[in-house]
Amino acid sequence: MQSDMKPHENTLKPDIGQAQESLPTNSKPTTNEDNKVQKSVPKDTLAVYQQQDSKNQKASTSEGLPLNDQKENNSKSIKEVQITTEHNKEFSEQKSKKEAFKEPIPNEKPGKSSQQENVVLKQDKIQDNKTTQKEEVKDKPQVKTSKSNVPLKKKSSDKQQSTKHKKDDNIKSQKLSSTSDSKSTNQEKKHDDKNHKEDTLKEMKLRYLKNDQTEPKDCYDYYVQGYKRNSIYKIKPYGLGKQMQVYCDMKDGGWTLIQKRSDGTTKFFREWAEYKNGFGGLYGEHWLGNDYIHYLTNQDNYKLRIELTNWEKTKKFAEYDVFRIDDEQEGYKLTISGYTGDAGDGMAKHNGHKFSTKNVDNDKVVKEFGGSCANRFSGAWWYYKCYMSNLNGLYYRNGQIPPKMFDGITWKPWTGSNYSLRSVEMKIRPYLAKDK
Ligand SMILES: [Ca+2]
Repeated sequence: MQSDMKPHENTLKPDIGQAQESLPTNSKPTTNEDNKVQKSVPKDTLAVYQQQDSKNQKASTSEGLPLNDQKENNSKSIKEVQITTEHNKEFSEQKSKKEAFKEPIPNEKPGKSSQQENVVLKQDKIQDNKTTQKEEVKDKPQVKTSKSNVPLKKKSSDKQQSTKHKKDDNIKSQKLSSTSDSKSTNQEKKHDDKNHKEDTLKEMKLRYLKNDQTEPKDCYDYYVQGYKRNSIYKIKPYGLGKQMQVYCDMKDGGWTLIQKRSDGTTKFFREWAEYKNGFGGLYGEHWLGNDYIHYLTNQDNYKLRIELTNWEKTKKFAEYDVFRIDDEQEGYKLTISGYTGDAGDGMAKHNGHKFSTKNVDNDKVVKEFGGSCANRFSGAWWYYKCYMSNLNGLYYRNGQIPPKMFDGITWKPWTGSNYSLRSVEMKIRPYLAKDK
């Protein structure tokens, strides 16, 4: 077995190096963190294997699995995953009949009653509780036509940024000459922070612009107009050219939900087309759809907030100042940076990578994991080889993932790859958004 392991390690290591080099420089340097994570994760996951093969114990990788797991799992991984997936069907496919709402997340017929449409959009359970939903939806917002209410920062800000930078440079040099003024140093700090943020924004080129659109383009547009109730709203992303429906988290300041895991009633191990168009019910578990996420995140500079809850109901979060995905032709390539939070950065290593599903392989593994992270880890994500997070993985009650599978809803920096989270929400709002 050892002789099998060594060449495997040798072939794997250069690939890791390449993957790391390919990460854009605006992502946080991950090597040190990853090392920590690699060390910390196998502490749990490797404990078992150390007894089995003590010489493989340092064989942890930057992927979801320690190397000795790869060795054991490569050949049979897909079969195992499929078996596990079968088990998971107990959660997800009991109601698969009811998942007839594969199609209707975007709302293409604005003339229809919003209540009716919202009910159609509902997921499994909620179809049984139409009255409850109607109550939630009944305060359906009226779209204001006043352009001034729509916060559109971008157009003017691009031009302003260059002049601001010049001004700030002047201010800095002036203030550096008068160091006795403590106020000015504070202001300098503020200017530096501001410059940093503006530099971040500067790199973003919006692909879709407002033109003459007056309809809200996201939940935050409703929020600034005074809509404070969590519910489903109709929005019209600039590039999409038609209305769609989204769940808006208004209590926390106008966030547009793009993903939710909460009870395992919706299957997430799905194919490319389903991730493209979205699935699930907007009130419950769902993936909004990569096309829609693309249009949303290319019409403004968006932040991403990921909220995670474990089975002890401890909540942690990870927030990113920059979040955007390219279009389908580019494989929904991810741009993400600017982490803050207490959950640890589970996304930085995914920056710059394309989306992969069980039937579309854009990851960086060739032989390892059967060549497909999505199949090996039963998810769909911006895999490299393979993950620091796997938030579309299988839903495991009580967080317990079968031995060596590592295919749950995982966030390695917090809970490692052998623990599946209880609930997840991914939501976006403009970078310059403010709470009221
Ligand atoms: Ca591959």
